Amino acid sequence: MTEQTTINVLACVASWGNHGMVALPDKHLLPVQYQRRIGRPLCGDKVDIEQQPDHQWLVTRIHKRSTFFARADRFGRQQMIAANMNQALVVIAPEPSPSRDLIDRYLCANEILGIKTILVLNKIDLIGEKLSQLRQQLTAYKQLGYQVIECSASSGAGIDDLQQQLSNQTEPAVCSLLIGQSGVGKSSLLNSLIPDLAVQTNSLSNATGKGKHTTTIAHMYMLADQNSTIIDTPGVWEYGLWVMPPSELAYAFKEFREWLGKCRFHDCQHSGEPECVFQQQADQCPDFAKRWQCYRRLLVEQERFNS
Ligand SMILES: Nc1nc2c(ncn2[C@@H]2O[C@H](COP(=O)(O)OP(=O)(O)OP(=O)(O)O)[C@@H](O)[C@H]2O)c(=O)[nH]1
Ligand SMILES: [Mg+2]
Ligand SMILES: [Zn+2]
Repeated sequence: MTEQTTINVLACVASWGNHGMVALPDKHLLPVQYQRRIGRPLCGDKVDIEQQPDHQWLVTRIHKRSTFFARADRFGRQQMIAANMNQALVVIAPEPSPSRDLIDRYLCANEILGIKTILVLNKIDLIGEKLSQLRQQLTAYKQLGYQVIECSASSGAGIDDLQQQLSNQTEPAVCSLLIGQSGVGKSSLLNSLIPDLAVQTNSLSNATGKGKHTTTIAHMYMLADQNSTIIDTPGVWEYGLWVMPPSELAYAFKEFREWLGKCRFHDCQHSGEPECVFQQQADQCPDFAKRWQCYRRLLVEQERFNS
């Protein structure tokens, strides 16, 4: 009988179909196979692997996830994208410009999943009206306590600031997740952060001004210092939140929390009920009103999934 060696790997760096690639503790990469019984690891998963008699390496255990990032599939079910990140960098840019809803949706998801969010405004070299508007919008998010970093993968401006957020000077190592619309420059930022990497990037479509879905699977990369890692993900055109109870959705908006339970009806969903405190808040504060509108649009979307 062959003696089997189990290796506890650093992380799964990419995962597709029934196989993937893992990084060993010495950072070397190794192709691995999955077995149906164990399931398919996510990018970022810690796994155990064992060498088979045919010399292939098989994933034999997926360790418990500390966090995961997800989106809705087309039925409104939660679909996990990557695991074990400490923070998510939501990348936005003047081209393609985000809707307010998109930013709010990402922030909601991360609040619910317990992932710290940093808003990264890329392409600040594209000076113009759109950039000014975005900066204006972002002041509201800064007031809510979200950190905003401005940078340009093209000019290199702000890349040092970004780099500083990606690694701890002390243990434990940080894992960051890049998310955002297709074409905002996630992979370009990665190329700026890790010289010699040469991840594929692509121009925006001339016809639509949107990105071309250049990155197709989540992929983890090692940063040069401190064992920290970063996961690049495929960009989206729209980001959908999975179906959740209305109370959970309301809690995902940070500034709503202090008002929860204070409406006339204890089961108030804050969507036009009498004596809802959200109405008073919205009348007094335009930024609250905008986020409340987004919440109400999300409620309607959730009901559509449920019906
Ligand atoms: N002007 C300018 N263009 C940039 C900047 N960063 C990226 N781009 C350009 O934006 C386009 C899209 O960049 P990508 O890095 O492929 O975008 P992505 O977010 O990875 O896109 P997906 O993989 O489809 O999600 C490319 O043409 C880049 O050269 C920037 O800071 N300034
Ligand atoms: Mg990309
Ligand atoms: Zn209410």
